[in-house]
Formats: sequence, structure tokens, C-alpha cells
Amino acid sequence: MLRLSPRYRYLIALAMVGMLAALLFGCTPNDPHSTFDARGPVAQSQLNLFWIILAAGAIVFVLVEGAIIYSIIKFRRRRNDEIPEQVEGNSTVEFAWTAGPTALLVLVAIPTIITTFDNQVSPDQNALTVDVVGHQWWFEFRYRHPDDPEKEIRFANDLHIPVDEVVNVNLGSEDVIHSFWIPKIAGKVDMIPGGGNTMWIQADQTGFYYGQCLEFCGVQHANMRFRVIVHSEEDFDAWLRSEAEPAIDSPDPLVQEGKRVFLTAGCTACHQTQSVVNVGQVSLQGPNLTHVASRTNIAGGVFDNRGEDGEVNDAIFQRNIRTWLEDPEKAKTGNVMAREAPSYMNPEDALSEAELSALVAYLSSLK
Ligand code: HEC
Ligand SMILES: [Cu+2]
Repeated sequence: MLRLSPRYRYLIALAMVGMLAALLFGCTPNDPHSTFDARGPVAQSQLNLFWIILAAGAIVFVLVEGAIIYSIIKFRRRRNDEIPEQVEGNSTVEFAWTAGPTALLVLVAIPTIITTFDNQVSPDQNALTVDVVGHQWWFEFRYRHPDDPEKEIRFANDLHIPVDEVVNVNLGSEDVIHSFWIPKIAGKVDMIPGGGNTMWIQADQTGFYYGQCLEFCGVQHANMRFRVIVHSEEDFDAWLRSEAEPAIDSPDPLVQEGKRVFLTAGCTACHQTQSVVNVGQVSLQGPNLTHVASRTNIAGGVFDNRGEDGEVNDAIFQRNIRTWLEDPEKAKTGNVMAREAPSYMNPEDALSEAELSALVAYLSSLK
């Protein structure tokens, strides 16, 4: 047998207590990723299902463990015991322990199947539809244009939805398989290249929620996150209309210089600064930057642009954008921009300090 020194045993015990504590913290409803704080009907039905399955598991656990402990004590071998009578095969017992679990599995399967279908088929096919497209390693959101059925509005990293309304979600990917999950609202459904998966979501309260990719999709999978902003209906409509407009073109000379750098340094190979495009048009490799300065986060949640009041803060945004542009590889190791943009691949194309400042000024003007 493996012999461990008391010190090691102590350390292992400590590590196990630590892991248990970490697991339990996952259950605190206050955690932004907690599934125990459902804020919408889909998350609620998933939570209900979790409790049903947990209860079924708990009953089995108590019965089986109880029978084992009872038998260990009641039928333990005493000093003078002979070898007991040996039994081989007992149809009644075998039938019972096949039928019992089968019945239990069927009982668990019924609510599971009902919930799965309820969550897949939207209660309102005409509700607002958002196409969610996965990219390594950021989320793109596409909305139908309110006035023009041939056009759509593209946005990244922040998903905006109206409160108390069904939102139909079409899931797809432009590279590998990703998965869409908003722990407090709904999840998790795979995003497959070519599309095909759909779901619906609904939030019961306005506010700010966390979303996350849930299917391992490469080195920066953990930093493939997004935020969900739930607005009142009027605020949502106003937001969508403002997204369809171009950003204000500031006459500030530094901003204009930044725009020139943006157009000449190869950035436009991967980034658009026009949010309205034809429906279904293939996206460029990088997030649409039309209103980047109004995002709560950039680079898949690596940078949070909000101040203490929860609103996007200009100074924080500028600092984040600068850190990102100075060294995207350091900020998010292995990301596509650091790997493939000429400014970071070729030393002779590297951005000068003056170009960097101008770019920061330009991108900060894109509200
Ligand atoms: C080869 C394609 C490519 C080129 C060229 C490129 N980028 Fe990017 N950029 C990306 C990708 C991909 C991301 C998202 C990275 C991530 O989050 O994993 C990104 C992210 C960004 C972001 C953060 C936006 C957000 O919402 O997360 C900014 C700002 C940005 N790029 C600016 C620039 C500028 C300025 C240039 C030109 C100097 C440039 N990019 C060149 C691909 C590119
Ligand atoms: Cu992913």
C-alpha cells in the first residue's frame, strides 16, 4: 500500500477541504455565474429540473447507502461464525433491482424531455430574433434592421435584449464549435459551424448579466465571454436605433489622424466601422467596431470598461484600448489579432507611439 507521511496526508486533506469549499462557493446565488439565481423562465425551468434530478439522486443515495450500512452492521461476521449459506441467483431480487432503477429513470426522463423541448421551441416565433455567431474568441450579435428587412445590425461582446420578452436566438459559428450560456437566464446550447441550433431566452429583470462560451474552443476559451444588458422595452428600441446609425465623425485632428491610421494600418482587413450590413453577409475576423466605445467590455471580457457606477467610463475605456493595442498578445495570449495583424507580425509595421495615441483617440470617439 502507498504510505504517505502524516504531513502529506494533512496537505491532501487540506486540499480536499479547499476543493469542497470552492465547489460550495459555486452555489452562492450572488455569484454572477450562479445557476441558483434564475432570472428568467428558461433558467427557472432548468433549475427546477436540477432539483428534481437531485432529489431523485438523493433518494437513491439514502436507500442504497442505508441498505449497505445496515447490512454491514447487521450481518457482520462474528468471531464464531461459520461461512454463511452461499446464494447464487435470485430472480425476484434481480427483477426488483432492474425494475426499480428503470422506473426511476423513466420518472426523471419525463420532466427532462419536456423541459428540453419547451426550451428549444420558442413560445413566440414572431418575437425579436438575434443571431449569435461564435468566433475565436468573441461573440458576435446580429439584429434584424427595424426598417429594412434586407439589412442587419452587427455588434459584439454585449448582448442587448428587452425585459419580459421572448427573444429567439439562432446559434452559429464561423470557425469551431462554441456554446452559448447565460447562467442566470438560459443555457447551454452548442454553436455549430453552419448553424442549425436555436433556443429562446427571456429575462425577468432589467440589469447586467454574465455570459460565457461553454465548449472548449482553443487556448482563449476561458476568455470568450460576453455581457448581457437587459433594457426596458423603450430603452431597447432606442438602443437598437442608435446602433443602426454611424458613430459621430468628430472633427478633432487627433481623431481624424487616428482614423487615417486605422484605414492604412491594415485594421480594416478584420474590422468594420459600419454596423449595418446585408443579412447573412460573412463577417470579417474581428469584432465590428462601429460603436466600440459604448461596449461594457472588449476582447471577450478581458477588459471591463465600466466605472464604479456600472456605466462605461471614458477614461477606463481609453486605458483598456491602449493596453490592448500596445500588446494584444500579452493581453490575450494567442488571439487572432496578435497572430495575424501586420502591425504585430512585422516589426517594420509596428505602431509608433504617435499612431497609437491617435488610434486610441479615434476608437474612443466611436460611440
Ligand atoms: C487579422 C485580423 C485583425 C487585424 C488586422 C486587426 N484586428 Fe483587431 N481584433 C481582431 C480580433 C480577432 C479581435 C478579437 C480578439 C479576441 O477577443 O479574441 C480584435 C479585437 C480588437 C479590438 C477590441 C474590440 C472588441 O470588441 O473586443 C480593437 C479595439 C481592435 N481589435 C482594434 C484593431 C486595430 C486598431 C487594428 C489595426 C492596427 C486591428 N484591430 C487589426 C482581429 C484583427
Ligand atoms: Cu468558444
